[in-house]
Amino acid sequence: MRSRSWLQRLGLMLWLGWSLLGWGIPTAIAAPTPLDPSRMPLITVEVHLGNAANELKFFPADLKFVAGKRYKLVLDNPSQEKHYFTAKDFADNLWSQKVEAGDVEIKGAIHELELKPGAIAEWLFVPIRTGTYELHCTIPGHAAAGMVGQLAIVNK
Ligand SMILES: [Cu+2]
Repeated sequence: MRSRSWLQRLGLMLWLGWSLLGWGIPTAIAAPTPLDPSRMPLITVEVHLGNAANELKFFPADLKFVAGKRYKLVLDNPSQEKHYFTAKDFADNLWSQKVEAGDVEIKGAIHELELKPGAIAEWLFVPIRTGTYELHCTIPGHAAAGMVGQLAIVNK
């Protein structure tokens, strides 16, 4: 009896794999790649724009993010007036996945968010380039009164 060629053996193995073990090329192609940043674990950070006593501050005002990690920055406004979270240089040095607010999801680059009293927004991003970037509220008088902060992107 003639032994099977390696090609026949391979063919039989693949046939057995596909038919009995449930292998499939489509499954292999659809498998998530570890490099997809939108699938990385999320680190949640909260920042309040003002407070119930209407102090003109960010709470906290100084934040540190590690480059390459994925963050969910939860912004809320517990005060009675509207505020801005304006961080243009910070935004230029990260990859912005999306902002979610209410029933709306905004994808792509974001530099500034306005939050009306009681509003909440979630910003998902991955910091890229290290540095210390300034944060302020653009409502006239608020930055001068202390509504400023620092957003640092660090290596570790
Ligand atoms: Cu403000």
